[in-house]
Amino acid sequence: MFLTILSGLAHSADLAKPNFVIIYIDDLGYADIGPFGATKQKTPNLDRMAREGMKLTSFYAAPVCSVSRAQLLTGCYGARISVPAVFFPGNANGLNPAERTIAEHLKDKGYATACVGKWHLGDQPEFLPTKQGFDRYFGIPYSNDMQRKAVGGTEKVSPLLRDDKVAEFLTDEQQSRIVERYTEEATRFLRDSQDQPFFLYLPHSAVHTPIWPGEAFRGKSSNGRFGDWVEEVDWSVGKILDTLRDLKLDEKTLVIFTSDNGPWLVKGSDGGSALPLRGGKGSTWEGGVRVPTIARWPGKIKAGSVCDSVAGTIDMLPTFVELAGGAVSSKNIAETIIDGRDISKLLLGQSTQSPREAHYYFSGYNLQAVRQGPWKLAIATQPETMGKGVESDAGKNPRLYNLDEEIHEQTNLADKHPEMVAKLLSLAEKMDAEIGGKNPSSRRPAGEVANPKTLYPMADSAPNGNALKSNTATKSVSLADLSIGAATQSDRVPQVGGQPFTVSCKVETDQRDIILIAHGGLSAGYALHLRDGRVVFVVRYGNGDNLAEIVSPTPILGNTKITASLAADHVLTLSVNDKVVAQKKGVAFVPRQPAEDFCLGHDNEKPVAIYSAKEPFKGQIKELKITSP
Ligand SMILES: [Ca+2]
Ligand SMILES: [Ca+2]
Repeated sequence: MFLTILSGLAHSADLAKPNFVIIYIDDLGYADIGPFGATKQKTPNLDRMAREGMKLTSFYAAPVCSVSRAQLLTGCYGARISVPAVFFPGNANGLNPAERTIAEHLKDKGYATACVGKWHLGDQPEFLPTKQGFDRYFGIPYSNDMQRKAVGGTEKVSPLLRDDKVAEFLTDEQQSRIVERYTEEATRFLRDSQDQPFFLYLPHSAVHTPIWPGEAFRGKSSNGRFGDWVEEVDWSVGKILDTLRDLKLDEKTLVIFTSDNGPWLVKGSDGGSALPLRGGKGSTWEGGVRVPTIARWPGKIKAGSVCDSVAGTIDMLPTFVELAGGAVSSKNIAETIIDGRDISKLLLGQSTQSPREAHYYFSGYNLQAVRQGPWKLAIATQPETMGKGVESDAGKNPRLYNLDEEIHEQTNLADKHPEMVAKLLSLAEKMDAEIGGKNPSSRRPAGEVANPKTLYPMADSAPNGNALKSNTATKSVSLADLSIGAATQSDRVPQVGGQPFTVSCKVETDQRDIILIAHGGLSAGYALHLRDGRVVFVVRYGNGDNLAEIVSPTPILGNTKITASLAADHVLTLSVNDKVVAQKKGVAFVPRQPAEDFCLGHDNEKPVAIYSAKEPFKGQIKELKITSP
């Protein structure tokens, strides 16, 4: 009888535990859904969700995918847990298994847990969702543009995982069923778990490029295929809400809809919009990180309400743990520092006061801005968006904006409010010392494995830097034929991955801040650029701060021969007109042939270096050579 009472108690305690659903869209901008102002694509299900729930209008993610996901699942800024940038297939690093995710906290409280969709926190077996508290996983484990050709394959594919095994390979075209398949999987999990508390984490691959709306949605919106895919996402939201209603779980389930970062503006019509916010994906302007967010919990969250208090993905973990009946101050959270706070009072309409002292805007480990109430202080130069330079007003620091008065961040009020500048600066300095920059006092390590492998043997490159022989040899391009502005596929230019190399060219320019050569992205590559007229040679050997650079001591003038090399002992050497002007011991080779294009006079998409360039290169580059000993 005693046992019966105990199990009865456990059951009634379970009844009090709410279910949690997070629908997480990739690269969806602030203005891309109806409740936040979109008109070209129709989002009736999200419109309904907003009518029945709460719009959160100052809700923050992070500038890029992996960082945002790490923040959501751990309640910490990416800088605290060494996730500064995006993970690529075969990276040795991932979210540290020692970090406790929302799923692990909830699993301890008896929740069924599932992750359906894009993981992007490391693709090594040690880092997959099933090692981070999720009972089930189904999805493409990283971005849908990280397709690679398999050895012996004829086209680039994405792996689709079932738990920790590759179940299928998807061609680009087959991505057009990915929203539908995730939705099927997610609704199945809801039905399977209806008798116990559950946590569904549904990070869609949509609406990240390449854009692949399902057949039934193509040509249906007034905003091209991007709008079509948003409409399919809206359909999926409808399916989730319908399933909860059918299971009579509406009033027991908190559903959060949000995005991982702002719109990828350089993608043109394949990217969304953050208006009226400034900037997009990859930046710490509001448009890069403030995301369209709706919370729905009938009977608990007031229908049709709006919350403009500062909140964000880092607050989900403490909020969910609190609502699930575990005190956030309990030992297993308190012994590890987290940055998020319980925002259940905001959601339940019991307060309009953000429980956080401030919000911090990191780009990697670089703390670029801090917000308290309506005031945002920018303390570092902020590029507008990934792949774009810096506007003329964004170079002077610090800059103070009042977001209530001017959401588009144009007017620098620093001179008018020195006391506010001082206050926010002291907050920023404190946080920067804790987890920013190169010598933080309180940063925890990322997960790392010794011998990383890709999930399947890839034809294009191997993670250890050894290029594998492809069955279909690609035609190499003649470097002399490339013109300024060219972008050439990486496998058509000489190999630089895992080996020494030398780049040389003759440059003629009067411009002082421009990109000469850029080959690679956020985790591998190299670049030559001018900063104040000085030549900068950069080697990128990993995410975040993992780059080495050397700079010529004086600006170049007129027609100049530049030679940059990375030697077998990782020493970087820069010569101007055949005279060595800078030399330094680096750390590593470029880990593999970069996946990103080789670009002349610019850098498309993911920047390999930190440029001061603000305008396109208009000069000449001649006699370009890339050689390996
Ligand atoms: Ca993203
Ligand atoms: Ca863990």
